[in-house]
Amino acid sequence: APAKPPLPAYAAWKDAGAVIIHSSSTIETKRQAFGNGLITPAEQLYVRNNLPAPSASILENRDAWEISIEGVKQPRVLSLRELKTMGLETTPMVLQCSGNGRGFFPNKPSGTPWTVGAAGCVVWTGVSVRQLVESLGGTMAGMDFMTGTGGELLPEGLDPKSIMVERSVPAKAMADALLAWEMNGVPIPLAHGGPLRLIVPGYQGVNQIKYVKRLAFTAQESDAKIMAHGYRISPPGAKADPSQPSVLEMNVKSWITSPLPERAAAAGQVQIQGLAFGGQRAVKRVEVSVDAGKTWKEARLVGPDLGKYAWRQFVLAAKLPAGTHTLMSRAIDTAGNAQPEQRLENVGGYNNNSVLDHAVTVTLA
Ligand code: MSS
Repeated sequence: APAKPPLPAYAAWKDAGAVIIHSSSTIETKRQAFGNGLITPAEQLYVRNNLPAPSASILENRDAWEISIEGVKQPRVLSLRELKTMGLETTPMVLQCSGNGRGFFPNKPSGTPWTVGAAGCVVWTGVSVRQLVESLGGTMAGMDFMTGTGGELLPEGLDPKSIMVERSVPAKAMADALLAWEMNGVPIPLAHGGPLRLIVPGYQGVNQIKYVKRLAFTAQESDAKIMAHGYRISPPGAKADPSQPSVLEMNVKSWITSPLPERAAAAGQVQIQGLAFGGQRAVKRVEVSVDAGKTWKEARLVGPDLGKYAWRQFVLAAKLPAGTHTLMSRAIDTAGNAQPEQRLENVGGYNNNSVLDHAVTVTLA
C-alpha cells in the first residue's frame, strides 16, 4: 500500500487521528471524528488550499498586515491594528468546501473526493464589513459585487489571473460579512487564513478568502480563472464558462455522525445523531429514517442555537434490532427548502446535498 502522506508543516498541529490527509493542501475531518460538541476544534477542522500556503512569516507581526479597501467613497489601506479599532463582531458559521460530498458522485469528478468532512462549525471574530464600509463613506455607485483577493505570493512567469485566489459575491453579502482575525477565540492559524480572513456567512468555502489583502467593491465579477471558469455548476458534458451559476450560497444539508460503520453501536436503544445546517437560513427541522427512506420521524434539535449560520445537532432515539439498517437524514430550512433525494449532477461535483448520497448503512450486533 502507498505510504499515507504526513501532515504538512503548516498543519502539523492537526489531530492526525481525526483527519484524512488527501494531499498537502486537502485535509478532511473523519465522519466519525465529529464529536457531540457544536464547535469544531481547530485540530480537527478540514483544510483546503488552492495554492501552497504562504510563509508562516506573515504571522510574525499580525497587526502590521495590510488590506486595501477599494470601490468605496474613501478607499484606504488599513492595517489589522487599525481594523481592530473600527468595530467588533463575532459570528458562528459553517465553513464548508463547495466540493464536500464530491466523493459520492459515481463518475468521479476531478478534485478531492471529500465525503462529509470538508466542513466544520467555527466561530469568527473581526470587524463587520458593512460597518467598515459605512465608515469609509459607503460603496461607489454601481458596485454590485464584493471581491476578495488572497494574499499568496504568486509564482513569476505565470499569468496571475490564471492562479490567484480572487472571488466575487453579491455586494449585499457584506451585511453579515466580517474581516476576521480570530477563529474559535484565538488568532487565526495560517492554515485557516491568518492574519486576516474574509468571512461571508452562508456562502461556500471558496468565497472565504484567506490572508485577504484586498477587498474591493466592483461593478463586475472578478475575471480571475477561479471565478470565471472555476467553481461553476456545469451541466454534465459541458465545459465550465461564466454563464453557468457560480458556487455561492450553501444549500440545506445534513448528515448522520453516529452510528456509523466506524462508530459501532449495539442493537437495542440507539441515539441516532448528526449535524444539519441551512446555508442562508436556519434549520427548521430534521427528519430521520431508519428504513432507507420508507418512513421518516422528526429528530430533536439538541444543544444551543448559535444562529442561522451555525449548524445544529440532531438526535433521534430509536430501537434497532440486530441486523443491517440504512439510516438517512433530511433537513428542512425555515423557508421550507428540503434536502433533495438526488444530487444535482454537475461536472465539478459541487454543492452535493443529496439525502441518498449521505445515507449510512450500519450493521448492529
Ligand atoms: N483563500 C485563499 N487565499 N487561498 C485558497 O486557496 N481556498 C478556498 C478558501 N479560501 C483558498 C482560500 C477554499 S476552496 C476553501 S474550501 C476554503 O478556503 C477552505 O478553508 P479552510 O480554512 O478550511 O482551509 Mo473549497 O469551496
